[in-house]
Amino acid sequence: MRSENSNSAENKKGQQAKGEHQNPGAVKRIRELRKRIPSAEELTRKITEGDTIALSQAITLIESTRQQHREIAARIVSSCLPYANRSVRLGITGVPGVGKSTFIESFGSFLTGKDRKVAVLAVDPSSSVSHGSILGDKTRMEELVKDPNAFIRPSPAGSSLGGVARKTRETIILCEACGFDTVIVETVGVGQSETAVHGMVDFFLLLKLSGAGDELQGIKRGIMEMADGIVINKADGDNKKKAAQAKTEFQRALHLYPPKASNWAPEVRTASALNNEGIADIWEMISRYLELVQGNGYFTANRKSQNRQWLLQTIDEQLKSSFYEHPNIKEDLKEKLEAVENNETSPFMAARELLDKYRKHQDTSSDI
Ligand SMILES: Nc1nc2c(ncn2[C@@H]2O[C@H](COP(=O)(O)OP(=O)(O)OP(=O)(O)O)[C@@H](O)[C@H]2O)c(=O)[nH]1
Ligand SMILES: [Mg+2]
Repeated sequence: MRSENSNSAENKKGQQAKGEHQNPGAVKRIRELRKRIPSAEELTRKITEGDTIALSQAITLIESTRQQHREIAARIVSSCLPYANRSVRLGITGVPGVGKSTFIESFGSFLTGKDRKVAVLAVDPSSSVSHGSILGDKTRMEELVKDPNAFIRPSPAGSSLGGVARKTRETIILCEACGFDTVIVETVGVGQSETAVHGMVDFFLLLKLSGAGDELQGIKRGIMEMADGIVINKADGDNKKKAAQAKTEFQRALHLYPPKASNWAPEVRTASALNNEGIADIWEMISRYLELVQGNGYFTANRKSQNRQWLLQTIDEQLKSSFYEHPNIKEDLKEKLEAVENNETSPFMAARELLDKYRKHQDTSSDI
C-alpha cells in the first residue's frame, strides 16, 4: 500500500521544519504552504494520473467535517466521475472472526497477481472510534498492505451509517478514477451496514462458517437474499467435511428464494482463506456473474438504480441534518419533546409546528 502513510510527505515536512530556524520570512511561507490544500483541479489531475498520495488527500477531504474541505471534495468527486465506473465493485460481509481480513488478503493478492489493481474500503460505523478493524489487523493483510497495486483505506469515522456510506461511495469513485479496477468494500455482518454496502456494489459475497449442526439457524433472511455468492470459509483441517455439508445445505436453501432480477442463481463455495484454497474458484464464479449481467443489461441497470438511490439518500440525509442542526430548531425541539412526553401536545402537532418554523427560516434565509 503506497498512500496511507505518506512517508515522503512527512520527510518533506521534516526538511521544511529544519529551514524554519534559518529564515523567519520563510517560516510564514512554509506555514501557509502547509495549510494550503491542493486545488480540486490539481488533485483531480493527479488522481486520474494514478497518484495514490493525491487519492489519499482527496479521501481525507471527503472525510473532513469542515465545510470548505467538503466543497473541494464534492468538486473532485464530480470531475472524477467521467473516469470512474470502469471497475468491478465487490461487497464482502460476514460476522466478526469469519475471516474477512484473511480472505481479502488472499483474494486481493490473487487479483493483483492477475494484474488487477485492488482498492479495499470498509463501511463500519460501529468501529469509528477504533478507526475500523480493517487496518487494525494489518498483520492479516501483510502482503496486500505492501502490494503496490493495492490501496487499503479504513472505514471513515462517523456517527451515522448514512454519513459513512456517503463517504465510502465517494471514495469508490475516486479509487476508480485513480485506476483501481477492483473495489472491495468490507463490512461486518451486523446491523444495517450490509444493506448500505449491497446498495453500492455489483456483487455481494457473504462469508460463513460451518458451525456445529444447523448451518442456517441464526442467519438473517435479508442477508441471504442479498448474497450473490456464499463462501464457507475455514474449510481446512477437521473442518473440511463440515464445510462441504454446509455448502450443500446453503445451496439447497438458496433454491427456495425467488429468482433475482439479475437472473443470476447465487452459488456456494468452500474456501480456506488461511491456506489460500478455493480463491481462484471464487473469482471464476464472480467472473461468470459479471459476464452474465454485463450481457443481459443488469450490470448497467443496477448501477443506474444505485445512483438514483444515492441521490435520494443524499437528499434525505441533508434535509435531516439541515433540520436537526438548525440553531432555531434545536431549542424548540427540546421543548416539544418534553411537551410530547407529558401529553401536552400531540407528536403530529409538534412536528407540524417545528416543520413550519423550519420552513419559515428557510424562506427568509433564501430571500437574503
Ligand atoms: N483455519 C482457518 N482459520 C482462518 C481462516 N481464515 C481466517 N482464519 C482465522 O480466523 C481468525 C479471524 O480472522 P479475520 O480475518 O481477522 O476475521 P474477520 O472476519 O476479519 O474479523 P473481524 O475483523 O473481527 O470482523 C484469525 O485467527 C484467522 O487466522 C481459514 O480459512 N482457516
Ligand atoms: Mg477484519
